[in-house]
Amino acid sequence: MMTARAAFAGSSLWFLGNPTSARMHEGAIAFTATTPGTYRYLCPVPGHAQKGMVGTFTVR
Ligand SMILES: [Cu+2]
Repeated sequence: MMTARAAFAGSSLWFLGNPTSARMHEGAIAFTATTPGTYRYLCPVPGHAQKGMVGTFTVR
């Protein structure tokens, strides 16, 4: 269970919607990153982040 607070308002997605024709879930978000830095993101599906569905992005 993820308990960390999102760094930017609107940057979290907790429901991935219904499966696509490829039987995968997807979701889209849009937010404004207002503070420079390097941030982490991860898949909210249980177990996925532990298997590597994570990444980073940098705001300059
Ligand atoms: Cu995932």
